Amino acid sequence: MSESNPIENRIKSLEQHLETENPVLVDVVRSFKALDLVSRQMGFFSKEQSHTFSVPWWPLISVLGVYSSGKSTFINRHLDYKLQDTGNQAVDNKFTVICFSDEDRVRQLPGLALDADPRFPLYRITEAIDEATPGEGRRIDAYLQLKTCPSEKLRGNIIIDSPGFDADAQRTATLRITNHIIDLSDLVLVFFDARHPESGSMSDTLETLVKGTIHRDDSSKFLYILNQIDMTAREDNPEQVFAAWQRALAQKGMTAGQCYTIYDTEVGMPIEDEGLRERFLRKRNEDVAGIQARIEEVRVTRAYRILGMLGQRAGVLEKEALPRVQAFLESWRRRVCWLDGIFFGLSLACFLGVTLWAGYWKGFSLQLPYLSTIMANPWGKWSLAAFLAAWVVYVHLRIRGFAGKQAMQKILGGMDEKEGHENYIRAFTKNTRWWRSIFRRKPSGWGRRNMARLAKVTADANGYVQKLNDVYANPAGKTPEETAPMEDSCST
Ligand SMILES: Nc1nc2c(ncn2[C@@H]2O[C@H](COP(=O)(O)OP(=O)(O)O)[C@@H](O)[C@H]2O)c(=O)[nH]1
Ligand SMILES: [Mg+2]
Repeated sequence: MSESNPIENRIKSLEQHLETENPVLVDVVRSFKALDLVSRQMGFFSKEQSHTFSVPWWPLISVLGVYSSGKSTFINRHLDYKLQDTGNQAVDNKFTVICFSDEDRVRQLPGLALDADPRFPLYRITEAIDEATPGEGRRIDAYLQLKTCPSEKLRGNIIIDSPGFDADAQRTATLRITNHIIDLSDLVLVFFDARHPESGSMSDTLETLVKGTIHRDDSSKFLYILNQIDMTAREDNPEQVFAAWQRALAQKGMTAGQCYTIYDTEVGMPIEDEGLRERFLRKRNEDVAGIQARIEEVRVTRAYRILGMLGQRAGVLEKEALPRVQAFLESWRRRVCWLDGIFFGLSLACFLGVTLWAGYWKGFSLQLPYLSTIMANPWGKWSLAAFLAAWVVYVHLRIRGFAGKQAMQKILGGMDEKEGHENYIRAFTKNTRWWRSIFRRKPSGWGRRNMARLAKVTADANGYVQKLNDVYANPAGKTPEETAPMEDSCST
C-alpha cells in the first residue's frame, strides 16, 4: 500500500540517487524520516510534508557571466566530458542543470522535469518565473533543461551552465531565473571575457552580477573569473588588461572578493614566447587550482551542513516546538477553566435570581411549575437530564474552541512568520481535539517512544560526522581548511 504513496516514492528516489553518490547521506535520510514520524505524530507535519524536501541535498555551483566567455568550455574541462556545446555564436540559450548519473550516457530532460521534482534545486521555478513575467512559466522548457552525466566530478554536487547576458528577448524571465539561481547557489562563478573587456555585455554583467552582489551577506560565494587571458598574451601589456578589469569591478563598488585569471590550455591560442608562456601558465594553473579547491570545499562542507541541519531540526522539535505546545496547552487550559467557570457560574446565578424573584423557592426547596409533571413521567426525567447534559457539553465545546483560538493567537503573536505558523496551528489543533481532556499535560505525540526517537537522531547525527570524516579527511589527504581559497583581493 505504501508503495503507491507519492511522498514515500519521492524519498525512495532521493535515497537511490544518494546511494550512488554518498552512502553516508542515505543513513541521514533515514534519520530525517524518523523526524518526519515524530513531527507528524506531534501534528507539526501533514502527511505531505517531509524534512527531506527542504534539505538542499546537493550543493549548487552556478556558472554565469558574459556570453561566449568560455563558460561551457570550462564546465566541459572540469567534468572531463564533452557535455555542453561551445562556440562563438550563442549556442546555448537555456540554463542547463547538470547532475550525476551512473548511467553510461548523457540524458537530456526538459525543464519541466526540474520544476516538478523536489530533489532538484529548481523545484517550482515556474512560480518564480510567473511572478516576474506572468504566463511565462508555462514556457519553462524554453529556459531550462536537465542533463545527467556520469562524470565523477558531479558526485555530490550540481552544476548550472547558463546562457550569456546578451539575449534581450525573454530578458526579464532570464534575469529572474538568474537571481533565483544565485540565491540557491553555494558557489557562483562569474565569467568575463578577456577578449572584450569593455564590451556592452561586459557592462551588463557587471551591472547585474557585481553591483547587485556586493551588499549580500553571502558575497564570499562569488568568484570573479577573467577567462581567455591567453588572448592577451600577444598584446604589449597583458597585465593592463587584468588591471583594467579589476578597476571596472572596483568601480561597481566591489572592494574584496576572489578574482582569478584563467584560460583553457587546449582551445587557447599557443603562446610563442617561452617566458611569457610559462608565466601565463603558472598563474593559470594556480588560479584553476584555486577554483577547483573552492568547488571541492563546497561539496564537502555541504555534507557537514546537512548533518548540522539534522541535529538542528531535532533540537527545534524538542527545544522550541515542544515548549510552545506546552505553553499553548497551559494557556488554553486556563482559559477554558475560567470561561467555563464564568459561564456556568453566571448561568446558575441567573437561574437562582430569576427563580427567587418569581417566588419558586419555598425555603430550600425549589418548586418549579411543570417540574413535578415532568418528573412524574418516566421518560421526562431522563429527557430533562439528557437535555441539560447536552447543553453543558455543547457550551463547553464551544468554549474550548474559542479559548483554543485565543491561546493560539497569543502564542503565534510572539513568533516569527518564518517559524511555520501553519505547522503550529496544526499541532495546536491536534492537541485540542474534542476527546482530549483539558487536563492532559503531555502534548500529543510526545510519548516515551518519540522521545527515544529524537534522542537517537541526535546521537546518530554525531556518528555520521565521524563517518563523513572518514570519507573526506583521508584519501587525497586534504581537509576543507587546507583547500580553502587564497586571500586574493580584487581591489586595486
Ligand atoms: N582563446 C580561448 N578561447 C576560448 C577559451 N575558452 C573558450 N574559448 C572559446 O570561446 C568560444 C566560446 O566558448 P563557450 O564555452 O561556448 O562560451 P560560453 O558562451 O560562455 O559558454 C568557443 O569557441 C571556445 O572554444 C580560452 O580560454 N581561450
Ligand atoms: Mg555556453
